[in-house]
Amino acid sequence: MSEGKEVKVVMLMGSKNDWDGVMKAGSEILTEFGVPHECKVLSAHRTPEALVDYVKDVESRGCQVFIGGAGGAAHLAGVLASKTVKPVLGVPITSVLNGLDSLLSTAQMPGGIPVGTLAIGKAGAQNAALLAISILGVKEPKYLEQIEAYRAKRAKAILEEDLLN
Ligand code: RP5
Repeated sequence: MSEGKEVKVVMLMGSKNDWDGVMKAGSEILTEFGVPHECKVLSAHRTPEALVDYVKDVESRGCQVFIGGAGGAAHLAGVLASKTVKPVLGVPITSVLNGLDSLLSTAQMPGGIPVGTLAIGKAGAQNAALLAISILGVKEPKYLEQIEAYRAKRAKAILEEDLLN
Protein backbone atom coordinates (compact mmCIF):
# COMPACT_ATOMS: atom_id res chain seq x y z
CA MET A 1 0.00 0.00 0.00
CA SER A 2 1.32 3.47 -0.81
CA GLU A 3 1.61 6.53 1.44
CA GLY A 4 -1.60 8.24 2.52
CA LYS A 5 -4.65 7.55 4.61
CA GLU A 6 -6.04 4.00 4.50
CA VAL A 7 -9.46 3.74 2.89
CA LYS A 8 -11.65 0.64 2.45
CA VAL A 9 -14.76 2.13 0.85
CA VAL A 10 -15.13 5.19 -1.34
CA MET A 11 -18.39 7.02 -1.99
CA LEU A 12 -18.38 9.22 -5.07
CA MET A 13 -21.19 11.43 -6.29
CA GLY A 14 -21.64 13.53 -9.37
CA SER A 15 -22.72 16.69 -7.53
CA LYS A 16 -22.70 18.16 -4.04
CA ASN A 17 -26.48 18.15 -4.44
CA ASP A 18 -26.36 14.34 -4.16
CA TRP A 19 -24.98 14.53 -0.60
CA ASP A 20 -27.64 15.89 1.78
CA GLY A 21 -30.43 13.45 2.49
CA VAL A 22 -29.01 10.78 0.18
CA MET A 23 -25.31 9.82 0.00
CA LYS A 24 -24.66 11.25 3.46
CA ALA A 25 -27.00 8.57 4.87
CA GLY A 26 -24.68 5.89 3.46
CA SER A 27 -21.62 7.60 4.88
CA GLU A 28 -23.29 7.70 8.31
CA ILE A 29 -23.68 3.92 8.23
CA LEU A 30 -20.04 3.42 7.23
CA THR A 31 -19.05 5.68 10.13
CA GLU A 32 -21.33 3.77 12.54
CA PHE A 33 -19.60 0.51 11.52
CA GLY A 34 -16.14 2.07 11.83
CA VAL A 35 -15.28 1.56 8.16
CA PRO A 36 -12.45 3.81 6.93
CA HIS A 37 -14.03 5.61 4.00
CA GLU A 38 -13.93 8.77 1.92
CA CYS A 39 -16.70 10.72 0.24
CA LYS A 40 -16.01 12.98 -2.70
CA VAL A 41 -17.73 14.87 -5.50
CA LEU A 42 -16.32 13.78 -8.87
CA SER A 43 -18.27 13.74 -12.09
CA ALA A 44 -17.97 11.30 -14.98
CA HIS A 45 -18.63 14.06 -17.50
CA ARG A 46 -17.43 17.22 -15.69
CA THR A 47 -14.16 15.93 -14.16
CA PRO A 48 -13.32 12.66 -15.98
CA GLU A 49 -9.52 12.90 -15.64
CA ALA A 50 -9.70 13.70 -11.93
CA LEU A 51 -12.02 10.72 -11.49
CA VAL A 52 -9.52 8.34 -13.07
CA ASP A 53 -6.64 9.76 -11.00
CA TYR A 54 -8.67 9.43 -7.81
CA VAL A 55 -9.55 5.77 -8.48
CA LYS A 56 -5.83 4.98 -8.88
CA ASP A 57 -5.00 6.90 -5.71
CA VAL A 58 -7.58 5.20 -3.47
CA GLU A 59 -6.81 1.74 -4.87
CA SER A 60 -3.18 2.29 -3.87
CA ARG A 61 -4.48 3.13 -0.37
CA GLY A 62 -6.47 -0.11 -0.05
CA CYS A 63 -9.94 0.72 -1.35
CA GLN A 64 -11.97 -2.51 -1.66
CA VAL A 65 -15.42 -1.26 -2.71
CA PHE A 66 -16.60 1.77 -4.70
CA ILE A 67 -20.03 3.39 -4.42
CA GLY A 68 -21.10 5.80 -7.14
CA GLY A 69 -24.21 7.95 -6.83
CA ALA A 70 -25.50 10.07 -9.70
CA GLY A 71 -28.70 11.42 -11.15
CA GLY A 72 -30.11 11.89 -14.63
CA ALA A 73 -27.85 10.39 -17.31
CA ALA A 74 -26.18 8.61 -14.44
CA HIS A 75 -22.98 7.13 -15.86
CA LEU A 76 -20.70 7.71 -12.85
CA ALA A 77 -20.91 4.15 -11.51
CA GLY A 78 -20.45 2.71 -15.00
CA VAL A 79 -17.34 4.81 -15.64
CA LEU A 80 -16.03 3.85 -12.21
CA ALA A 81 -16.57 0.17 -13.08
CA SER A 82 -14.61 0.66 -16.31
CA LYS A 83 -11.61 1.84 -14.26
CA THR A 84 -11.51 -0.82 -11.53
CA VAL A 85 -12.14 -4.53 -11.12
CA LYS A 86 -13.16 -3.99 -7.48
CA PRO A 87 -16.93 -4.20 -6.75
CA VAL A 88 -18.82 -1.06 -7.83
CA LEU A 89 -22.23 -0.29 -6.33
CA GLY A 90 -24.47 2.27 -8.00
CA VAL A 91 -26.97 4.57 -6.31
CA PRO A 92 -29.48 6.24 -8.63
CA ILE A 93 -30.25 9.75 -7.37
CA THR A 94 -33.70 11.30 -7.65
CA SER A 95 -33.86 13.57 -10.70
CA VAL A 96 -36.34 15.47 -12.86
CA LEU A 97 -37.79 12.07 -13.87
CA ASN A 98 -38.03 11.02 -10.20
CA GLY A 99 -34.89 8.91 -10.50
CA LEU A 100 -36.25 6.43 -13.03
CA ASP A 101 -33.79 7.79 -15.61
CA SER A 102 -30.96 7.48 -13.05
CA LEU A 103 -32.03 3.93 -12.16
CA LEU A 104 -32.04 2.76 -15.76
CA SER A 105 -28.78 4.58 -16.58
CA THR A 106 -27.06 2.95 -13.62
CA ALA A 107 -28.57 -0.53 -13.89
CA GLN A 108 -28.58 -1.10 -17.64
CA MET A 109 -24.87 -1.78 -18.07
CA PRO A 110 -24.02 -3.86 -21.12
CA GLY A 111 -22.81 -7.37 -20.21
CA GLY A 112 -19.16 -7.47 -19.19
CA ILE A 113 -18.78 -4.46 -16.87
CA PRO A 114 -21.07 -4.92 -13.87
CA VAL A 115 -22.52 -2.27 -11.58
CA GLY A 116 -24.48 -3.61 -8.61
CA THR A 117 -27.39 -1.20 -8.58
CA LEU A 118 -29.34 -0.31 -5.45
CA ALA A 119 -32.65 1.48 -4.92
CA ILE A 120 -33.26 5.11 -5.88
CA GLY A 121 -32.22 7.71 -3.30
CA LYS A 122 -31.56 7.46 0.44
CA ALA A 123 -32.48 3.77 0.84
CA GLY A 124 -30.12 2.96 -2.02
CA ALA A 125 -27.27 4.87 -0.38
CA GLN A 126 -27.90 3.13 2.95
CA ASN A 127 -28.07 -0.30 1.34
CA ALA A 128 -24.99 0.38 -0.77
CA ALA A 129 -23.10 1.08 2.45
CA LEU A 130 -24.44 -2.09 4.11
CA LEU A 131 -23.63 -4.17 1.05
CA ALA A 132 -20.12 -2.71 0.94
CA ILE A 133 -19.70 -3.72 4.59
CA SER A 134 -20.90 -7.27 3.79
CA ILE A 135 -18.36 -7.44 0.96
CA LEU A 136 -15.60 -6.37 3.36
CA GLY A 137 -16.93 -9.02 5.76
CA VAL A 138 -15.90 -11.84 3.40
CA LYS A 139 -12.28 -11.11 4.38
CA GLU A 140 -12.94 -9.48 7.76
CA PRO A 141 -15.66 -11.40 9.66
CA LYS A 142 -15.96 -8.68 12.32
CA TYR A 143 -18.02 -6.72 9.80
CA LEU A 144 -20.47 -9.61 9.35
CA GLU A 145 -20.87 -9.80 13.13
CA GLN A 146 -21.63 -6.08 13.17
CA ILE A 147 -24.27 -6.52 10.49
CA GLU A 148 -25.90 -9.31 12.50
CA ALA A 149 -26.02 -7.03 15.54
CA TYR A 150 -27.43 -4.16 13.42
CA ARG A 151 -30.21 -6.37 12.08
CA ALA A 152 -31.00 -7.80 15.52
CA LYS A 153 -31.34 -4.27 16.93
CA ARG A 154 -33.73 -3.27 14.15
CA ALA A 155 -35.77 -6.46 14.55
CA LYS A 156 -36.07 -5.83 18.31
CA ALA A 157 -37.34 -2.31 17.65
CA ILE A 158 -40.06 -3.67 15.33
CA LEU A 159 -41.13 -6.33 17.84
CA GLU A 160 -41.36 -3.71 20.57
CA GLU A 161 -43.62 -1.34 18.57
CA ASP A 162 -46.68 -0.44 20.59
CA LEU A 163 -49.23 1.30 18.40
CA LEU A 164 -51.60 2.23 21.22
CA ASN A 165 -49.07 4.04 23.43
C1 RP5 B 1 -25.36 14.36 -12.00
O1 RP5 B 1 -26.23 15.32 -12.43
C2 RP5 B 1 -25.25 14.52 -10.53
O2 RP5 B 1 -25.02 13.27 -9.96
C3 RP5 B 1 -26.56 15.10 -10.09
O3 RP5 B 1 -27.41 14.14 -9.52
C4 RP5 B 1 -27.15 15.61 -11.41
C5 RP5 B 1 -27.40 17.08 -11.38
O4 RP5 B 1 -26.23 17.77 -10.98
P1 RP5 B 1 -26.30 19.28 -10.47
O5 RP5 B 1 -26.76 20.08 -11.64
O6 RP5 B 1 -27.31 19.28 -9.33
O7 RP5 B 1 -24.93 19.62 -10.00
O8 RP5 B 1 -24.11 14.50 -12.60
